[in-house]
Amino acid sequence: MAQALVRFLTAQKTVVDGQTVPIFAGVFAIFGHGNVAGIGEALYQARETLPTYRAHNEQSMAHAATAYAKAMRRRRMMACTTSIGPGATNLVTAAAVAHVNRLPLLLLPGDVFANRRPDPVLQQLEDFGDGTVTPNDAFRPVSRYFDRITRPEQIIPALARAMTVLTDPADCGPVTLALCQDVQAEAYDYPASFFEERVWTSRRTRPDEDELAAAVTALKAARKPVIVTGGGTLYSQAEGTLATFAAKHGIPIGETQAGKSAIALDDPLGMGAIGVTGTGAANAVAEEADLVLAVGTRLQDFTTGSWALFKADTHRIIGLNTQPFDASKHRALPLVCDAKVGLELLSHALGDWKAPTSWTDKAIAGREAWLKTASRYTDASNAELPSDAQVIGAVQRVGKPTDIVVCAAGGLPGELHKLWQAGAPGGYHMEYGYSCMGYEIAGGLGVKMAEPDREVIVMVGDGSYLMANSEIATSIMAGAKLTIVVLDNRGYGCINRLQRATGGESFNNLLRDTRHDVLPDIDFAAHAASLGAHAVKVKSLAELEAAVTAARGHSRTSVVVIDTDPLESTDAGGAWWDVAVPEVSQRREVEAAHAAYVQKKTLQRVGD
Ligand SMILES: Cc1ncc(C[n+]2csc(CCOP(=O)(O)OP(=O)(O)O)c2C)c(N)n1
Ligand SMILES: [Mg+2]
Repeated sequence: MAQALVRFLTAQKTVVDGQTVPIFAGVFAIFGHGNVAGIGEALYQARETLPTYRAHNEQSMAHAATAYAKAMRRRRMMACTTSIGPGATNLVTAAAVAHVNRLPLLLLPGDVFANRRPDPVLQQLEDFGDGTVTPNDAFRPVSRYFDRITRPEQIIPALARAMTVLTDPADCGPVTLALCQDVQAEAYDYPASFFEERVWTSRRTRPDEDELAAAVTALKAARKPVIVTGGGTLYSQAEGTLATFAAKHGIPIGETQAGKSAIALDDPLGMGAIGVTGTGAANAVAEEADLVLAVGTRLQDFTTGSWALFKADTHRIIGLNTQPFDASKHRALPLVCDAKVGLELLSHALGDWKAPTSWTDKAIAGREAWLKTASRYTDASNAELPSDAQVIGAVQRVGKPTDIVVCAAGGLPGELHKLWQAGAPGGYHMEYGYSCMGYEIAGGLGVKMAEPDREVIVMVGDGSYLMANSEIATSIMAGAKLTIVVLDNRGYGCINRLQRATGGESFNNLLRDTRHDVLPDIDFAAHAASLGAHAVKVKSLAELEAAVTAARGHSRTSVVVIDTDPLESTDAGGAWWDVAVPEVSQRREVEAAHAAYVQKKTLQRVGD
């Protein structure tokens, strides 16, 4: 069965830039008794056509696979195989990352013996009341399709369903096929048709005529329209279409975390980031907007300012999305279709219609003002400890338009969303659907595998670095060179700031505020060097610029460490974020924060 499964995977193809290529670029694998003899032996036989990569941590390898699919704009993907038990459940968090971000990821964890003869096998949990439950059931809520293979012929329908989900723009997400150990090794007389080459290309769904007509009517009535662009625009490769659409109809654009990099830096209608971590320019137009054209976005709370950002009473949303669930959020007028197709048809139907010039001009002026404001934060200063924004400024000053910045959690996502100037589509890779600490380095590895000719710069906090760093070694093994900038503010800086903002005492976030005998003084450069990286600690922004420039010339992964200020963040721009504050507390600061919180909550558009 495992041999048949691997052979099936190698027969699945797609078309990228006119070339037919395998849709599975490879398999990340960590073997154990649950997969080494079955899938492991099959992968060995296929090692020339379907490369196997050994990683150091199952969660990290699945992050790398997810990042690969994202960087490939969902056109190609990878599979991950693990043993049963801990190897398998180590994947669950990574499955959730792919699930939230709607990214294709094929997970092949081992599972217990279907024949149950050796029960309980090593690492088998035993449910006292249910003989069918294994820890792999934990994949169910984080998989778009889950199946447990208890007979060899079950992979025939299961893999067909898996491919449908992995390649469907609306349903796309992780697929988990839990492979019972004994079944992996069983023989079955599979039909030859099962192994025939199949080419999967992304479906471009066309809109329903009535939905399109309703969207056109709504747009034509708008006086203050704004576009919110999300990851769906990039997955549809619609960034050029979107820019043309916006220019023709005079509509400013705000970018979500997943959507950032779609709009060129010099586009006068590009307002930059929108929402909680948004620019002053984008949020100003959002607040006034009477119509929001939401393209390929899930409208998560960071985008909508916890649903308090859009303040105009008359506002209306058009949900242009391949997924009806997303298209209908917040009473939106759904326009269920592919982003590129939808924008083209909308534009055609709108004809010469343009938003009022006064609105467009106001947005353009707001953008100019924001760029001046932002540079105040990213310019170098003589402060003893630089802020995250100043580090971003330094990395940007020595950057190239083709660089790709990778990040996921901590204070950096907010700062990068507001301040990073992405030079080309795909140049901003932020995992902010699950914002999973530890994604950064592993994600960088996946991005580099997808884009070997572009410089991949991972920006990561000390906390995320400590949570998952072992794929530094894998990146060196794989020749997937990364530049990793570690911002060491000695703790969970952004959560400490959030704690303070919600009235809390600094507690259990920065290392100095934790219960400890000895305050750790972690030498990140020495650690990275021990994994095989070129590593250096820098003492100033000037040294940082020099080190990042030097890293460009290195053939193996470089880690550049810089101490930063944990208390500073960019206070310009931004919008309110709903984080629940206790109604009752012995701390006066919490009571005050709660009173302010109650005020803010009145701005939320409940049910709207
Ligand atoms: C796996 C995981 N655990 C916990 C969190 C909650 N969290 C978000 S940011 C953060 C601190 C990150 O610290 P660091 O990487 O040093 O970045 P900093 O906040 O200092 O900028 C925590 C604990 C998370 N996002 N992911
Ligand atoms: Mg930190």
